[in-house]
Amino acid sequence: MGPSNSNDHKRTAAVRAALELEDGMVVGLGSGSTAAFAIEAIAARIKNGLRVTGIPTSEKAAALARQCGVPLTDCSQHRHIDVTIDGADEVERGTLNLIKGLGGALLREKIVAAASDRLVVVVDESKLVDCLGTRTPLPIEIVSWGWQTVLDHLADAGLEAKLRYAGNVGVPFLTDSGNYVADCLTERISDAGDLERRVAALVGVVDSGLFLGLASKVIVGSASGTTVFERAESATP
Ligand code: A5P
Repeated sequence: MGPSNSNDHKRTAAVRAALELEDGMVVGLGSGSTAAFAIEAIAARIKNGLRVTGIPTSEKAAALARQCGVPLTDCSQHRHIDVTIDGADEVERGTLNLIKGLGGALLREKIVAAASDRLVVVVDESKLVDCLGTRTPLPIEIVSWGWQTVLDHLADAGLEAKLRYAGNVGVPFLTDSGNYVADCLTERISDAGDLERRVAALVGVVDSGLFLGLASKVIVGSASGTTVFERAESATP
């Protein structure tokens, strides 16, 4: 599948997700290329009369929303978010657990997702996996000070961690919150809950790209349209 097909499928999922919004909602605006299509689809609905306010999960999402005319607010004004539409790097079939953060916005994305009644995830088919950890590295946001020792702690926890750099200039990638990102190679993650707890306990770790039990719905765009997966209420992370 070429990049243009992939973009078409991402857009298909995003447009479908934007239909979930209703007047008066506070909406979390995700980050990444698929979430950007969702912001554009929300803007199109606003032009047709929908009244919603967005909380962006990154400076890039905020800039796009402003450019498209989506009114913005923030967590200080709205502790409660009705629905967030965001992308993902991996979606585990069955559990709908996610890996996120290849775009570097995982911390704000998780704060917004955790404050949301519903997290609607939009992806193309390439993101679906049978087990987390099989398609992408696991991004982990870490503090910048003493990052080398944090990478050692991650290695002790069995994760082969590499600091993320910004382009080819030898400068560490900086998140919107001023942190670094360690991209960790993992085996298949058979017990994501255990890994999440072990990683969260390490000094210097801010948060991981494991989003467990957060997605309520996943909309997958493909050549044949969209497929919607809903998380069973009883599903555990
Ligand atoms: C951003 O930090 C990520 O979590 C994105 O949601 C994720 O990387 C998906 O991005 P694409 O939609 O561009 O693949």
